[in-house]
Amino acid sequence: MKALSGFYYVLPEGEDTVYACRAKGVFRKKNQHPLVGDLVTFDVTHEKDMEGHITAIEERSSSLIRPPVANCDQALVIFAVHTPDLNHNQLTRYLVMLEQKGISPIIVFSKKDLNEEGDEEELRKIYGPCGYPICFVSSREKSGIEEVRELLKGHVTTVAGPSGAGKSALINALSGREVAATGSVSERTGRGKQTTRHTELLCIAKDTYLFDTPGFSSIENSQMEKEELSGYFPEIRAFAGDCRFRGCAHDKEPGCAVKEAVISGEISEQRYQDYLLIYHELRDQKKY
Ligand SMILES: Nc1nc2c(ncn2[C@@H]2O[C@H](COP(=O)(O)OP(=O)(O)OP(=O)(O)O)[C@@H](O)[C@H]2O)c(=O)[nH]1
Ligand SMILES: [Mg+2]
Ligand SMILES: [Zn+2]
Repeated sequence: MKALSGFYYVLPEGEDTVYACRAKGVFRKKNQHPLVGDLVTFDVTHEKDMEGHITAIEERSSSLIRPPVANCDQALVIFAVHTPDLNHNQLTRYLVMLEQKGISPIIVFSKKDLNEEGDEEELRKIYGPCGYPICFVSSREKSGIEEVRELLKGHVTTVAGPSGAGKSALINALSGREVAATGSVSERTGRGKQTTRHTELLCIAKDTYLFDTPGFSSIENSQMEKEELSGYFPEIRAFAGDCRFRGCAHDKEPGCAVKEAVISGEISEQRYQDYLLIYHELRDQKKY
């Protein structure tokens, strides 16, 4: 349920109190570490103090490094439009990473009470063609919350997004209780203050689990071949088969169906430019 200072908090099936467990030395030797979300077997070492030793980790259906979670099937990718300002490239990098890991993204634009006229329409234009669910929520005004709740039912979902985006505030709005600590956004830097410092798995309804996770401040490229990249953009993938050349990078090639779709508006200029930026980074980093 939680990892903190070398302890892994394990909730036995059907119980409601956790055991503070250590991971056995064998994991360290194999360079394996339990992740929040892992299904484990453990020995009770002190029943009274509720302590134990993890002896086995079950195979994971998925895992992420950032945030460090295991076995989630979808992710709420939470970004505010203002405060902190939306960074499109960071959002797209994150979506690419989830595609690569086989975890379904749900895009959540938070703090909609701070939005300006036209923001929502513009963002739907940019991200609508990806095909991911898009939600606009305000945890402060409790609007848009029900739509998110519906998408979470029966799933194990991680939240992800920059510090100060309102991840913990949304979790509280969803659970109707203050289960997660919330912080603020610095007026000076416009950045969040990293209020959530460790990852924790929370049960917010029957069979419905959410990971509260620390925010990230930047996100580096995932390791991949540059040729893989377009496959992680659903709307680019949809047109790539119609390009004149096989292996078209959708960059300077003639007869590129992707570029035509950008001109016709079926792929957004923003997403296309973010694709090119990451593509060029992957290409150049391979040079040396
Ligand atoms: N106006 C407005 N402010 C919000 C909303 N949701 C959260 N905030 C504010 O945004 C700040 C950050 O919220 P948190 O929920 O702590 O953000 P977080 O994403 O969990 O941040 P980290 O834990 O640092 O990663 C707090 O000051 C919240 O009050 C909202 O819907 N509207
Ligand atoms: Mg938080
Ligand atoms: Zn092309």
